[in-house]
Amino acid sequence: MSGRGANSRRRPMLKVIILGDSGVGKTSLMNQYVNRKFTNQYKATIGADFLTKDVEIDGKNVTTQIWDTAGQERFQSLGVAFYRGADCCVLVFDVNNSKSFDQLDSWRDEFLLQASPRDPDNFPFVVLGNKVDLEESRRQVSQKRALAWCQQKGKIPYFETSAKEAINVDMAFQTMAKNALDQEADVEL
Ligand code: G3D
Ligand code: MG
Repeated sequence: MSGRGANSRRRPMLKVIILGDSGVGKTSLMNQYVNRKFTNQYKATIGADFLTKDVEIDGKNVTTQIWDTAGQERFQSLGVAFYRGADCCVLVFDVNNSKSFDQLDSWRDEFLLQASPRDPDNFPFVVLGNKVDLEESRRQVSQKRALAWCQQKGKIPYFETSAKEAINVDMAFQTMAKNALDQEADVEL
């Protein structure tokens, strides 16, 4: 189709966007996944629209391009470029903040509205319940409740994560990339 010859065979690129209320740990999760770091300093310096990380999934080399917000999520005004062409959407809430969990519905709706994916019912979402490193007594959203939501929305994978302690972060992003890749394969056939 492109006529650029065999050398132009690019490694597949997956565009991943991270959504969720301000403060739930989106930037920290991305930083942990891409740079294996948990720092506060990082937040102030991220001016880029996205970060990339090369990964291997099922023996295939894939570039994941992770789009994080720069704080505009407070106004739910992320712009078209942010959503355009997304292959996967990571919805994040804080397990210690039930309001951030209640907002998942509206983040999902907003995504489906703005990105208008071809097959909304089978679009690869992943849900992350973050900050599980904090004291159990602070928890406001049980695993059971989160799983029920994910099930109801169409078998969305759910992971309990900590960007701070690097719990489940790699696992979550690997699963997400794999599901997005499987979805791509379906479309190309
Ligand atoms: P956001 O990008 O969704 O707005 P940030 O969220 O990544 O900026 O994180 C918001 C605050 O939560 C930051 O603290 C950050 O350090 C903290 N945080 C993020 N992930 C975790 C986690 O897994 N565990 C714990 N304990 N804290 C986390 P500050 O104090 O800078 O506001
Ligand atoms: Mg952020």
